[in-house]
Amino acid sequence: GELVSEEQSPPERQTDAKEKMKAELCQFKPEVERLRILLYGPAGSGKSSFITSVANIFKGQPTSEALADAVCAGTSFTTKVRKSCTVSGNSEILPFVFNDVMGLEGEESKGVHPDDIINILKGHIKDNYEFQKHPLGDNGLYYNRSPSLSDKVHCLVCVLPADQISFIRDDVTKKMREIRERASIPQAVMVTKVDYACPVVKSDLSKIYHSMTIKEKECSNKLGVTMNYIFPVKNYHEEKDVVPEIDVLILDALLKTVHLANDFLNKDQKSLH
Ligand SMILES: Nc1nc2c(ncn2[C@@H]2O[C@H](COP(=O)(O)OP(=O)(O)OP(=O)(O)O)[C@@H](O)[C@H]2O)c(=O)[nH]1
Ligand SMILES: [Mg+2]
Repeated sequence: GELVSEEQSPPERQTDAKEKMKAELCQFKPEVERLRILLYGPAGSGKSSFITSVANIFKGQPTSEALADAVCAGTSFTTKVRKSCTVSGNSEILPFVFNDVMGLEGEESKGVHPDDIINILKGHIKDNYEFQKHPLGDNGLYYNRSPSLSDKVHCLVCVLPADQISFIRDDVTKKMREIRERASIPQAVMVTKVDYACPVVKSDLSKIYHSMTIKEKECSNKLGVTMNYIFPVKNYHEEKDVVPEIDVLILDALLKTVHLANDFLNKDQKSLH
């Protein structure tokens, strides 16, 4: 990664960085009302947990229950539907929205079909659509014939668990490659569960960027991803309290993803006019 830091930052520095990134995200004004980010990847890789973690970060103080009205899924396994999850900050809805889907292998090695993912990217599949054995055709209740710019996905994010990258099933790897190749929008990778991958990182999250160079190689072998957009994260999982180091990793990844999505829209819009 670009952020090679092996020193442990003092807690105040983490908290400062966190508040700065939170503020930047809250104030960000994208080309569309909300940038749409689709998370896909193997089952159990931490897609829903990532969304929940982001919502946790913006929930603010414990007094404000209504602040985060937006977590669409808990940490339980996502069922076969496509869902939009908006995240709220202190007073406003944040300028991004996630699409959450079930894992690629799903039940009995069926899972989400790459055609369905591509249709979601183009804005053709509505919320709460339940994935079937066969991909959705171009009609029916859940097919959006004329998607607006905000129905479309602006950044595609592959979520891979650090401890499992080498063990991803071939059928899932094949699907991931197909999706990557067919998508014509910016793409990033979140490498989750970094705490499982390495005991040093588990005890000190600031060591992550060092350990990540190895993981990045594994990722790019699997997917053919450019190194700039692979982000290591640790999701909230059993922590009861706020952990600034977790927040900083997630916010850094999110901020870069949001910029990536918006830069693409900027260029896309300009070429249309
Ligand atoms: N230790 C650790 N556990 C995690 C992390 N992220 C997710 N988990 C755990 O991994 C399990 C699966 O996480 P989910 O968020 O449900 O994964 P998913 O990708 O949404 O799974 P599907 O919806 O089934 O495709 C849960 O038990 C999470 O608590 C992480 O960064 N570290
Ligand atoms: Mg899920």
